[in-house]
Amino acid sequence: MKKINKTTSMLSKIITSCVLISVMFTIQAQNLTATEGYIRESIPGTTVSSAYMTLTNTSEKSVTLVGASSKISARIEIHEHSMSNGMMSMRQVESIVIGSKETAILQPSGLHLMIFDIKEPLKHGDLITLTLHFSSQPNVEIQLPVQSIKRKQHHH
Ligand SMILES: [Cu+2]
Repeated sequence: MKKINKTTSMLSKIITSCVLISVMFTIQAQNLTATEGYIRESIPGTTVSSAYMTLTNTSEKSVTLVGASSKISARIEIHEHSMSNGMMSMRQVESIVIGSKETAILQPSGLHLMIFDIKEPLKHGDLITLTLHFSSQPNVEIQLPVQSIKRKQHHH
């Protein structure tokens, strides 16, 4: 009897963790989905990082991302990498407009959320809550896993 109980509880644990994982990587709110999100592990001795994700607007109206916030940092900006005169440079952008049924991809060497003045080092495996701010709809809270820079070869 005891053995059966143990198996059942293990099974329910597995099911629960599967549900949790799918919630972590996909959020659906106000006709917006965020998938494939992650935050780059911070490099020892530095206090900056960046967050990446794919945002899809499934609604009939465009949405405008105007910023983000998190308790890990008091300053998060929307940034964009671009090539100019053969040099990669980075600039702050005011907002990202995502048209109806369109997708915005935040990825290394492209758009990203730049996180400044990180209070504590971000370690691979941590789960960070970010709040996305939009001009025309309520905030959307997402959870992003921290990923090692060794897996994502990207220096920002
Ligand atoms: Cu940046």
